[in-house]
Amino acid sequence: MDRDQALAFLHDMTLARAFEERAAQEYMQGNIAGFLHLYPGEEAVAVGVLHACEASDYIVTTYREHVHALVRGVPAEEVMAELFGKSHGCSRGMGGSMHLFDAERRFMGGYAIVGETYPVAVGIGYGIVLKDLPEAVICFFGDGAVNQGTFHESLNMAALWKLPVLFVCENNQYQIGTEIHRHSAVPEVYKRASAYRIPAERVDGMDVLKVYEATQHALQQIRAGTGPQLIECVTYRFRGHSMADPGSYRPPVEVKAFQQVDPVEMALRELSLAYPSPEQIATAGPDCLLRLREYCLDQGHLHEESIKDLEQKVQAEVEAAVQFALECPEPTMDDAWDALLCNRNGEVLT
Ligand SMILES: Cc1ncc(C[n+]2csc(CCOP(=O)(O)OP(=O)(O)O)c2C)c(N)n1
Ligand SMILES: [Mg+2]
Repeated sequence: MDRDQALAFLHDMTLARAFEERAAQEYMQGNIAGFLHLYPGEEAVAVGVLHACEASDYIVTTYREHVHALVRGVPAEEVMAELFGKSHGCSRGMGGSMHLFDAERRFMGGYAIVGETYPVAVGIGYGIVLKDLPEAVICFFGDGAVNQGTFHESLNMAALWKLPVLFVCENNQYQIGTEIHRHSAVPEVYKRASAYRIPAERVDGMDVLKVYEATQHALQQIRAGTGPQLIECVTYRFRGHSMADPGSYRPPVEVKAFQQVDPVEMALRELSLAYPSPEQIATAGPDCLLRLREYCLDQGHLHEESIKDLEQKVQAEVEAAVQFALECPEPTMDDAWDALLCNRNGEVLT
């Protein structure tokens, strides 16, 4: 991982955390209605996977998808405006938190139905094969979605037709309040892929670099025409299932344990070790590397100024997104009719 890449990961993960925490506040203020499923704790998955993709790949994801949209390049203003249900949102304010969409960036949604992403991804994958293009589809799903019939139907077809689909399980170990070992006879999701002879790997989903490398490897195989792959990223959400859920079914010690391996903190620590500031080097003294490492580990952060700069930049971006969303108009009934008629005529809204 070179410095530019590390900083890009760190930027996206910091933005993701700040965006989601701000969305929670806006929900409490009544500016966001309906369901709101947040992503803190899971950032390394979306960032690691999506940084390994090409712009020509398609993304299909669940209702916990604000961060995926941001990493894919949908402007924070448009994502926040969509959460607010405003007309300049990426789905014109008619989708809301669970239905973000951006055809230009091949971000094919945001789906609220558990297990809905697989058949959509398989359909897109089939289209790619028919056109013989070097593209792939990334299909995200939760651990709670692997007992849906669509999982098995879709994996079967994807394997049979050698479709270019990367199935990515975001295993945060809970389906709302039910732990994976209570809802799944086979809690190791990656093992299920072997039923369809799909190569699969389990990775530490709290480590952005490991997720990135596993995705790169899987996509190389897919682009070589060998058919689908599956990656299970073991991760953890710090908040409840949605804003309506205080998450009190989880032992506090479990939440604390995962917060100690917070992916954002880990990314900061890695950068701090690899790229120390001149001040850090100076204070480390002649004993150099070992002392410096100890120092950086104790502090657990990059040099102060660059962290502050990054945080300020990201906060300003989120603040601008909220202001944009507040000032945006609501969609009108005419907008809804346009969308409906356009779909009936098979046109695409631009
Ligand atoms: C077909 C269907 N059944 C039930 C629900 C209600 N529901 C919404 S989210 C969810 C839990 C899904 O858990 P998981 O797939 O692990 O994703 P996570 O929320 O943990 O990211 C359920 C059961 C739904 N949306 N769709
Ligand atoms: Mg889950």
